[in-house]
Amino acid sequence: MDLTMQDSSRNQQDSNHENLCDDDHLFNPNNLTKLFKWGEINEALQSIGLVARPLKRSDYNSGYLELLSELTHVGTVTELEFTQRFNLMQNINKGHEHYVVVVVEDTKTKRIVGASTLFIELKFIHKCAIRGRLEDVAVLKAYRSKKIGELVVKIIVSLAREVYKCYKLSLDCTDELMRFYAKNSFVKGSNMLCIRFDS
Ligand code: 16G
Repeated sequence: MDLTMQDSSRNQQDSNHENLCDDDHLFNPNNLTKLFKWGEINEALQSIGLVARPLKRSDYNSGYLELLSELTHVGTVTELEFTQRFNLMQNINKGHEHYVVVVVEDTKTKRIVGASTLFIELKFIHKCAIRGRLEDVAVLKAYRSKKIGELVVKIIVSLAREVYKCYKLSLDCTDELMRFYAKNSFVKGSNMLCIRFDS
């Protein structure tokens, strides 16, 4: 790496460090508030007693894993394991944000009732473009039918387009959720195939 490249990569890293304005959040909270539709989304959430924010280290005790267990198998994760995984993601995010986990909290109970993740993948194709993946969308059963799912998906779509400048955003889901994602601007693209190593 020549000196100019080292300088520019250091500058990029420094500016990302500055962006990560506190140690508790997984990603920079300002990335949410600067969204074009943040006012509208925030108001809709506030009107039902909710607020959206980045995942925090302390969310082990706010029901984040219990929420994910309504999506799929989570297993036993100790607080230490959760903290170590959080710290690893946060350190990776200091170089370039890859793990953008947004949670929705009930402002009265302080419990997490909804969440979704934007995973950022760096590519060489499309002139070194960035691809986004919408992952781990979940809303607690007791809070469904309040359009929380739509709002968290809207947040991720806006982050992917406006903040992280993704050239596309993709997801995989069950047949039952196809209609929900179609209503939220996703169109069927290429097929998703996988090999499972856990069964
Ligand atoms: C869904 C999720 C995916 C999650 C997977 C877990 C969305 C859009 N998709 O496909 O993010 O990782 O379920 O299922 O939220 P698994 O445990 O079978 O991998």
